[in-house]
Amino acid sequence: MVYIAALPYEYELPESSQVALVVIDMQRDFMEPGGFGDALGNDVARLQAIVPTLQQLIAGFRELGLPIIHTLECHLPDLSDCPPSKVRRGKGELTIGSEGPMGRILVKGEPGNGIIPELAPVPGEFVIHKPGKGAFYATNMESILQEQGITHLFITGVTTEVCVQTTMREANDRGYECLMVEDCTESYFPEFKQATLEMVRAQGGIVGWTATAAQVLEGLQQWQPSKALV
Ligand code: TIU
Repeated sequence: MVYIAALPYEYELPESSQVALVVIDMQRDFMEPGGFGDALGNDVARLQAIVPTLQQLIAGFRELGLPIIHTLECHLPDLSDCPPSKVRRGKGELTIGSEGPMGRILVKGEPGNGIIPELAPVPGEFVIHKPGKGAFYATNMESILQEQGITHLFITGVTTEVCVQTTMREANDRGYECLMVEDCTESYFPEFKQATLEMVRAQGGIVGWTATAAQVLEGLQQWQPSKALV
């Protein structure tokens, strides 16, 4: 058993567990001017701060040969998978499907919908296109986890209180042991990020755990060799 220093208490990683890194929606649509996040009136620049740390965490998982799952929030070009209520929301000038400076907002395959180049998936990694905020709704997320025998999820990405928290709650309800990596997630609202971290780990870890990328990597580096011996 390996113990990762975490809140509200140590996160246990048994030798029999299988882990995955989940990287939520690190897309130009949320990170760059002219995308969906910007269209909703947010300051997108503040999300950039986590990119170097998330790069290090991804590199660590790749070095250890551990699975990585990237998600993208997106819709089909005809928006048939997008509820009208989602299109209407926000009352901004640009909405889902509108032509923006990076192509159509939040539409699959458009330049602005892609993952930022610094965090691009490499062959062999899982990529999930999701129409909702949570990664389980209307996707093959659960079948991937089941096929891979994954039990423990390290959850990262943007934005903390929207797609990251929704995914973590969905995963927690399905029995996965979830840890939110606090310096690899960010929000347009710092107070919402802080509140999310606190609500996840309140009540004895009602939704799971939080820890830093360094704490996660330190734990995984101890865990992987013992796992390789099994
Ligand atoms: N608006 C906002 O904060 N987030 C989203 O719409 N999607 C994700 O969090 N990915």
